[in-house]
Amino acid sequence: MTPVFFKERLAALTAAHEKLLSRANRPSQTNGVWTRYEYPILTSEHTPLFWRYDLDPATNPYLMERIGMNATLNSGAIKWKGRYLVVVRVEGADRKSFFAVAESPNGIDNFRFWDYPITMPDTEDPATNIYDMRLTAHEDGWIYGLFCAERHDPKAQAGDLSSATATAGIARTHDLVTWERLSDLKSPSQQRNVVLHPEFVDGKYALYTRPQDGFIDAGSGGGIGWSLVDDMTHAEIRDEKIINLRHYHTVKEVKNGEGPHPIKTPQGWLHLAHGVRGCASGLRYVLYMYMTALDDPTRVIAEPGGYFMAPVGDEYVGDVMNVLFSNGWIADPDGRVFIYYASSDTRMHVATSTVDRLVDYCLHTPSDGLTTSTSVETLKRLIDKNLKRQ
Ligand code: M1P
Repeated sequence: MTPVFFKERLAALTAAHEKLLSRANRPSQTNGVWTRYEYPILTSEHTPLFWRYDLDPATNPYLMERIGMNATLNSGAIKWKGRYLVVVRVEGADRKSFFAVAESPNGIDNFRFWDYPITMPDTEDPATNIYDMRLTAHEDGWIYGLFCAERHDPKAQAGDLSSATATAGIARTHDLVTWERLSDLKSPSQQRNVVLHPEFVDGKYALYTRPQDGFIDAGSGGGIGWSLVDDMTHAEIRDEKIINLRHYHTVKEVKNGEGPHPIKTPQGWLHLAHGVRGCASGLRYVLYMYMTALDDPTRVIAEPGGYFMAPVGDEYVGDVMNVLFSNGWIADPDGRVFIYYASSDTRMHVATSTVDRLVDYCLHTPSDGLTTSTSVETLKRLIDKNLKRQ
């Protein structure tokens, strides 16, 4: 017979979990471009109880948590059969990340994980850790997931248990349940934040890349790159050009990386990316946007100065402080855009906007003049314009 203690604790856990999962999310803050929401959409507490607890009183009489979940972060996103799906990077207490799908009926709350995490097949050289999937429903008919595959650096000195390598892992699926793992991207440099463009370009697959000198250091990488690939089953970077450069004393001075794949609009491709700068408290990750030409996704036609979104309030705090990161957004046919972002490598949020607002933001926000003088001149022009109206 199930002990009373066990029954009562399970009932309390189940009630609290259900209350969290069914909590309504309300708009909390807007700057006219984006609207933030009151609550994170996913935290480690949203993971199913049956992932974390052995629910058998015979083997877990104290109903203790057996498998801890540490964080739910950097999630790919896709609209699937009318539901809003995120492929979440779930990080266990053991520091291993894995992918799991959570779905919502409206994109802003009531996210629930599917029962099982994704079983991602390994390559012949198994990775230690995989994370940050970008989803692309490609015009070839497959849904691709590109992600970082991390391994201990085979060239690390004896005793160095920290040096690692970053490679782009590639998999594809038709149902988000069964995944076919393809060869990792062959590249002359390490790669993270590799994203598949949704359309063929010149008859080839097109990748946004982020060449980097080391596991953390983008170094001579220059910025967000672009490379055309013949075959996604054996993808190889032969030519790579940098399309979105880093600059001194900007929000992307240290490194940057493409977020989700760009959204096609009549005015051009809308891109969301992250930019990183260094400061006394470490690295600061913010989100920024840019647009490229419809007929040439490598040609930047607009880039607002500064950040699009930066951490606010509780978003500053978490496992890796001062970080916003996004690798998933969904554009609905009615023009609404759901931007899924993680704060401080700990939890997932949503912000909403519209394609029209984002295009307006990109085309009409002053670009970064790269010096204080130009910033002041830009500001004065707006002040003049506004004061003349009074
Ligand atoms: O910790 C912040 C982020 O650091 C890395 O970003 P980047 O690839 O730009 O170096 C990634 O590990 C990312 O997952 C993480 O959120």
